[in-house]
Amino acid sequence: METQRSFVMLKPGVLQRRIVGDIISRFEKKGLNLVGIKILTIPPALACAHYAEHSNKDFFQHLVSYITSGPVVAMVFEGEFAVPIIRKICGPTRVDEAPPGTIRGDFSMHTAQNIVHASDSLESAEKEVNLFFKPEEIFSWTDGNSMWF
Ligand code: FUP
Repeated sequence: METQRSFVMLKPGVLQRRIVGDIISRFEKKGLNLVGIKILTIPPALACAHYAEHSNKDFFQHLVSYITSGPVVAMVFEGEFAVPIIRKICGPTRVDEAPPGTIRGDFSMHTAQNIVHASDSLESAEKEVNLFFKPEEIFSWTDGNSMWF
């Protein structure tokens, strides 16, 4: 049993497309616990910190300008092996490789706007949760149904 936290972000445009509920539902139905959620427009400095590993890539400027272009939904999910499970639910980075049934495979046509971000490792998850959330904004909870998942 390894309970993990992962950072998930619904990128600009998802609110406007009114598919927030559809996407969150996929994580909930899997059995993950939503323990933090907020809407924000990401300031450029936070975007650069979040995507620091890509700062030398040719798509970096576009990435920062897109991710700061409108409100996002930032979330923390908790669960056993949450980090790798959420990555699988989201699908591969490139939309031409993301299979149907994954969020990216079902909802996005362009890699640069691939709908959802999810932490790719435990280390990234810890860094990203701390970038976007204060400890008091996260609410761990339990219920009597976890045995059914
Ligand atoms: P991921 O962890 O799946 O979000 O993938 P990356 O960290 O490699 O990429 C972060 C974001 O950069 C992607 F979500 C979209 C963007 N990107 C591009 O625009 N072009 C690329 O070739 C790769 C990534």
